[in-house]
Amino acid sequence: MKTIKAYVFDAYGTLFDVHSVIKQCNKLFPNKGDELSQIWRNKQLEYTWLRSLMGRYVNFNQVTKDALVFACKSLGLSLDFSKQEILMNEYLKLKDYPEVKNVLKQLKNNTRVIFSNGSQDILQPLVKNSGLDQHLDAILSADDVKLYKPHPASYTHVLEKLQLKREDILFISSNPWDIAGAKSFGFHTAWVTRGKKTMDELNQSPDWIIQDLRGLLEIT
Ligand code: LAC
Repeated sequence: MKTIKAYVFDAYGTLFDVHSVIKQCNKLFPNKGDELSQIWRNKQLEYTWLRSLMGRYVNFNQVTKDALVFACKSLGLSLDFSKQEILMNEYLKLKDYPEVKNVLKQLKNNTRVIFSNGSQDILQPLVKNSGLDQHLDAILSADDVKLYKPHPASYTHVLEKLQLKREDILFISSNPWDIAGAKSFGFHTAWVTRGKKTMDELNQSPDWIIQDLRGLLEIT
């Protein structure tokens, strides 16, 4: 890993648990939290891909709101403005996974950045609220290029911002499609499985497969 000049982390699902919204979802819609959170996340990702393909970009805050509206409608849940605000606010305080802070601290002699589809209006408060801002050198967003990952133009933005080459980057994500996009682009890739997912069939295999971020410390 001596050739790696920067560790570039996906945010949602990799550093932060998107399903930490379940508690609040259950408060507002008893016993519907798990299902609501799953549909909400899946639709959020789907809308990023569709909007890139359609050439109809809106930022991740809006996509997340639209996905929440869809998820509630699909479950027959009535989402008034105040419930929508309560749940959208949860996205500003998602839980970071237990090992994240400590691993980022141990990587302090390296460049450590986030590269996320998240827009800065929701990423900045999330990273600050978690305290991870103390252990990161930059927060980069696909919103700057108005094209979501896994579009190559989004990963190109990382190279331009960091003034590095593809082979200098180790990209870390729990999202198989994101790993496939980053690998296809030419980054080194570490897929953080967090014990649950199957790699997508996109003809792109991760360079490393780790259970959680502690696995990064074993990569030499
Ligand atoms: C991110 C979402 C897509 O880019 O996981 O952080």
